[in-house]
Amino acid sequence: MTFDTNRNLPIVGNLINSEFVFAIVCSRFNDTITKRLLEGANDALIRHGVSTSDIYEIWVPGAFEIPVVAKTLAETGRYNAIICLGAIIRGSTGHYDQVANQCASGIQKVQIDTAIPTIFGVLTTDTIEQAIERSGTKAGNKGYESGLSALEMANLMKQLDKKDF
Ligand code: INI
Repeated sequence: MTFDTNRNLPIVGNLINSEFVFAIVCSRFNDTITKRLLEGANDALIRHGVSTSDIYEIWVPGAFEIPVVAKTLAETGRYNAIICLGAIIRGSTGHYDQVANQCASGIQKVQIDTAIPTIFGVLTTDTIEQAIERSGTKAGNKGYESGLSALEMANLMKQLDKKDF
């Protein structure tokens, strides 16, 4: 076993591209919002040096369908991180809770089962106004944040891969 002199240093993923490949799974439901999230995610990756040819974009009907596609992509082993984008907006029925819970737990299961970072860039809001605020207006862009999280996690996993724990 090698002795690691840096053992006590914190291990942090930086925001530097390193020939990483990303997939973005984007939901068509509420696409006025999700298109803005997608723009944000692409903007974050491209401005940090990721080539457009290394970003794969896949559309699904709604947020409920995101986990199965994310899992299929993760299992190929071709992607350093998968970014999941959607907008679940509360209506007058219990549908919202079902879709939001299944989507969130499905995405978490994908990343735990596959060890491929699978980023939760899905808005869950009570109103359309709250979704607009979080997709490029006064509360930022959750898609952009998701792009940064994907890059950080890709870097972190690469470091963990090299470490002798
Ligand atoms: N899908 C969403 O992405 N957002 C929503 O707000 C939403 N609501 O409210 O119904 C929604 N429903 C569709 C769902 O994701 C599935 O596509 C559908 O149930 C078919 O499986």
